[in-house]
Amino acid sequence: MKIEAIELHRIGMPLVRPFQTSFGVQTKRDVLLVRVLTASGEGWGECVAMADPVYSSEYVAGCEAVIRDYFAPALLRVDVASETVAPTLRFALGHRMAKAALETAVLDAELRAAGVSFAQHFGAVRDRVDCGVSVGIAPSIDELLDEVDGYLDEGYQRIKLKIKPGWDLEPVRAVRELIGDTLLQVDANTAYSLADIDHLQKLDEFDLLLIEQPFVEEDIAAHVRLARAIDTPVCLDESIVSAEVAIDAIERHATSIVNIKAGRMGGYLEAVRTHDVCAELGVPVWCGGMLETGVGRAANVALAALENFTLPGDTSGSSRYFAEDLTEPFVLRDGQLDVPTGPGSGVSVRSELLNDWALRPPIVLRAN
Ligand code: OSB
Ligand code: MG
Repeated sequence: MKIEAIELHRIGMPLVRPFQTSFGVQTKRDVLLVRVLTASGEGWGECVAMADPVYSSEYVAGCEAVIRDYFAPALLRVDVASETVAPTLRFALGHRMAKAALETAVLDAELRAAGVSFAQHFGAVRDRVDCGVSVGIAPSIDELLDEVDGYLDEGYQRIKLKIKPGWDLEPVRAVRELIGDTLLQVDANTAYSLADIDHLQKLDEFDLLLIEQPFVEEDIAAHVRLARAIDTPVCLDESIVSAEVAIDAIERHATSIVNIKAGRMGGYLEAVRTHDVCAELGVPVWCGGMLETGVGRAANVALAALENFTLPGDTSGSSRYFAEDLTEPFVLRDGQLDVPTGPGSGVSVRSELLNDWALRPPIVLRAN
């Protein structure tokens, strides 16, 4: 397949409520969307990088620059297929979220032309997925409980609380009391250090599904030490940048459950491989999220329909994030989302919104 043009769209979308984590507060998404144009049609990919390099080293303006200066020229020079995008871009280190957006757009174009859905292509085994919700650090315990209560009313099957030093045992205790035996887990986004192991051990009394990424991404050894010290399963997010790293972390007993995010690992093909190796090693996985629009959500929901995604994902309905989504909205029904069935991602970008929400005119890159 020859790519005729790569368009880079940048849009601003306010979040329905501020989302606070240990790495800061977000009130809006600054989204980079990649559109590839080919003779057989178009394809879309969403870049999940945040506006600032605070979750990982990538950030949206950096992704835009590396695509413009390195990745688009390389892809526009050759014939591509979804499986050749990663090898073609391997000359540049890292920048996995930027690479993932491009690979997803190529895959979407390919599958739309072939009439095959992401779910079919990935090997999905279900047509609906169980949904959880990720709840930010709140201004007070009362406000946290109000927010969690609202999500329970909407039918979410699992609550994930963002924690950090100073906001952990108390909110977790209060939420556990409120929600009874509903599934509960916590995410620290690297906010703790080895000195906190005794403190984190106190989370054991709350019967959590898991604790996600307490320590910095490079420090697998620290997670091994924590996993030995507590009963709550340790789950890595930021650390897992490839299937190989997942195998290593599992074999070292640093993680007994894995959060899969395609953007973090360079694309859905690597995400499916990671799902497969985790299944072989008997380790369950769940689908993480990066506050995606409908474009990224569609692909995540398809991924979450694979067999070894046995825990509810951070695949929430569109209304948890945005007053209006960029695509047809994802609506929760009985705590689940339908897996899209149309060709490619199965959703369409509402082009009038792309225009209304644009932060700058689209950048159009062509072979020269
Ligand atoms: O660590 O899982 C995370 C959002 C942005 C960056 C990192 C994370 C998150 C979330 C929200 O927890 C998940 C979602 O609902 O998309
Ligand atoms: Mg996380």
